[in-house]
Amino acid sequence: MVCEATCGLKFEVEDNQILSVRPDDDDVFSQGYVCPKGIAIADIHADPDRLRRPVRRNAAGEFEEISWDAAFDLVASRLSEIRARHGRDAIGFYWGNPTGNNHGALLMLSAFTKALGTRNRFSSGSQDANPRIVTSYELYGSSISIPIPDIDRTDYFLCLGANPIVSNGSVMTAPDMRRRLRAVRERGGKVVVVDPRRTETAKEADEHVAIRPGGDAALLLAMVQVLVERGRIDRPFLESTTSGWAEIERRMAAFTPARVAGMTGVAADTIARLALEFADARSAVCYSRVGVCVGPHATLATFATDLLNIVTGQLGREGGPMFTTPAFDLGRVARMSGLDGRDRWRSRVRGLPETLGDLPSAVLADEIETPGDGQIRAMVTFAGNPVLSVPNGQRVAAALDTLDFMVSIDIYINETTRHADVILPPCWNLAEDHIDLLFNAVAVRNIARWSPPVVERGEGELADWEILLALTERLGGGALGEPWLDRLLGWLRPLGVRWTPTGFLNLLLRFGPYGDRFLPWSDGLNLAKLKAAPHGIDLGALRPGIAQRLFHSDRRIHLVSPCMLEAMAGLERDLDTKAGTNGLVLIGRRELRSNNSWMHNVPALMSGRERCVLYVHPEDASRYQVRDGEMAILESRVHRGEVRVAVTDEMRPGVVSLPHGWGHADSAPWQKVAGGHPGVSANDWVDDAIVEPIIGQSILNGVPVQLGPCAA
Ligand SMILES: Nc1nc2c(c(=O)[nH]1)N[C@H]1C(S)=C(S)[C@@H](COP(=O)(O)OP(=O)(O)OC[C@H]3O[C@@H](n4cnc5c(=O)[nH]c(N)nc54)[C@H](O)[C@@H]3O)O[C@H]1N2
Ligand SMILES: Nc1nc2c(c(=O)[nH]1)N[C@H]1C(S)=C(S)[C@@H](COP(=O)(O)OP(=O)(O)OC[C@H]3O[C@@H](n4cnc5c(=O)[nH]c(N)nc54)[C@H](O)[C@@H]3O)O[C@H]1N2
Ligand SMILES: [Mo]
Repeated sequence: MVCEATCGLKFEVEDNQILSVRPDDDDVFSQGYVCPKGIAIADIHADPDRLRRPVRRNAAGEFEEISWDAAFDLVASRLSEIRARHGRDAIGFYWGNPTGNNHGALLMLSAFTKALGTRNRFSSGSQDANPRIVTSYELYGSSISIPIPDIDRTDYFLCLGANPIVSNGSVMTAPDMRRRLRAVRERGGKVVVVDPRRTETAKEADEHVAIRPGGDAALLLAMVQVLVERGRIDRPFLESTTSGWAEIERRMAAFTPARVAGMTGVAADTIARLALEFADARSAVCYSRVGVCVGPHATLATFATDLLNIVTGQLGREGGPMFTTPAFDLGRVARMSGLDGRDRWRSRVRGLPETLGDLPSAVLADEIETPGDGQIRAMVTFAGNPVLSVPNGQRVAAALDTLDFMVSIDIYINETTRHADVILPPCWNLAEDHIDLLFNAVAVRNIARWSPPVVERGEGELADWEILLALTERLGGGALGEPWLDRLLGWLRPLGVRWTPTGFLNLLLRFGPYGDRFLPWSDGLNLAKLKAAPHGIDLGALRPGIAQRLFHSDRRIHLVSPCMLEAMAGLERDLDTKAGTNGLVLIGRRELRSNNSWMHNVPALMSGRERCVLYVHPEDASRYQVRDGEMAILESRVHRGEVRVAVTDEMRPGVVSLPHGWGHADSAPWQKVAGGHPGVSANDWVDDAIVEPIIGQSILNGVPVQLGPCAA
């Protein structure tokens, strides 16, 4: 409910109060594993600073409670008025990461967006997995065809730009990654971690490759080049399942290990050895995540991840990258709802392409600030904190203050929502039933679970999806986002027929790969059976094969797409011009007791030493005259500010690391614990003017910075 790992929890509840939270030892997937974030879930629920009633900002700038009706009326009338006067695109919408944990909200997104009618929709995707999504769309013809490491059977795990021991794995739902990684080694396999920092995961690995930030695309393409040159590629697999290999093969010649050594900071013979090891392994999987997805060549690097898996014939094989067969077929929903696709329109300012309906967040402030037709004058935020999570956060905060109206659907008053005129709080996860729609679709096993609400709702409280539905209806839309279907639903209402997300998912389940298809004699799945299995249902290991996940009309993997070829040419130019620059660059970091920006108000997660500190290698510390434990000045093109330094040889020299999601000073009046440990926001230093070329992804890692001592 708060995390991709989806660990099973056991609650002890009395009089609607949660007495304890423990890991569920009988959970079919997590088997008793849980991390501190999971246990903290009850503290979030009980947090006195969490909003329970809608609030409205009064003339004095203070938030005061109002009734739900008054809140909905106010929001609907202000949004309608602004839309009538300035057009549909005058309303901007940003939805954030916790939406992924919430099946009701996920299913309402499309209908709500249709009711707003805006193309100015943004999300955390351009700070997260959009390169993964677009790579899948181009290669396999569906954004939701995502290869997942078969971590429990692989003999070789090559992990780039991810720290799953801390993050618990991302786009790879897998509780207890430490155990799973150890198991790879115990059965004689090898784990290699490619990361500018010697991370917690790197320390568990057989080998750590301290790459220069932004070097991953070059590294992976060079590995492919080595395999081409040594005749180690799986030609029968390429011939039977792909198109365009000849073109790619020709292009690989440019990426020799010697040529990419400068940009990657990895010696040519290491690159060649890694390539051959990968090809020699009985099974192998290359996996890349956030560190790669928010770099300068993010989409090409993600493409190169899959390319390595494809040319070695590992895709779809046991122990390789495989496709999950989820009980709830999310890909089908995406295709049915017309969501799947990219670059169908572009941002008004800077012309950046949409991905799955969302524009890149790097252009959000521009769209609010730049006058003209289509300028954003009102914002809706849903479960997002863009002020702390998108590039140049301080500019975003200032832009929000210029809006005519803003509404946030959120559980806290924080750095973003404090700018809103109205905040609508949901009853939150523990008072709703729960299905892991998204994360079970990218899990390392096929799993299905339904969880009941843990506590009863407070009086008048609404779930996220009910808030979205109420607004959708007031804006003239309906739950299904399709006028004729919604009319039909309206006619059925007197008969007691009502759309609910869980009811909808029951249909998806029953017609899904394991469903009973409403046949009374079938032993297939339906919601009742899921409800009867409180520890979840294990539907087995990932299934070999790729055919069911290819959606191009010729049912082949399309290795060639114009955007990837262009990006390769761009990378080649960078190889010669940007290799070997000596300046300092900033990258990000996650920590176990933190979850992006919003779990810092839980005392149990905040104890101990200060964590929002800049990791600096000892050589850099002496070079830039900064000292362990002391404040220093960090400066980028868009921001200059103080940070506390922690000197550590975990860092690659020339690279400094700061976690994101901090910077709570402005929230202190409403979040007492977080406000007491504010830290600084890494994204204040991130430049919103530069984006990754294919999809406009934010470049959060590899930000050029200067470091120096604070003036005495
Ligand atoms: N520099 C840097 N920046 C990054 C990253 C990085 O690695 N480095 N990572 C990026 C990534 S991967 C992500 S996903 C983004 C996250 O970016 P966002 O999604 O914008 O931000 P979060 O910090 O996840 O904030 C979630 C918000 O949702 C609220 N919330 C929590 N639960 C619920 C709920 O159930 N319902 C509702 N309505 N609200 C809820 C919280 O109070 C909070 O305001 O950050 C990105 N930013
Ligand atoms: N405890 C905790 N768990 C979380 C979260 C959290 O905030 N806290 N956030 C959740 C979210 S929203 C997500 S999306 C996932 C993300 O989960 P992961 O993808 O595992 O992300 P990170 O832990 O940020 O790891 C990214 C790694 O990339 C490295 N890196 C930076 N630049 C580069 C580069 O150019 N190349 C390479 N190869 N590496 C680079 C960083 O040093 C870092 O170790 O985690 C989720 N889980
Ligand atoms: Mo994320």
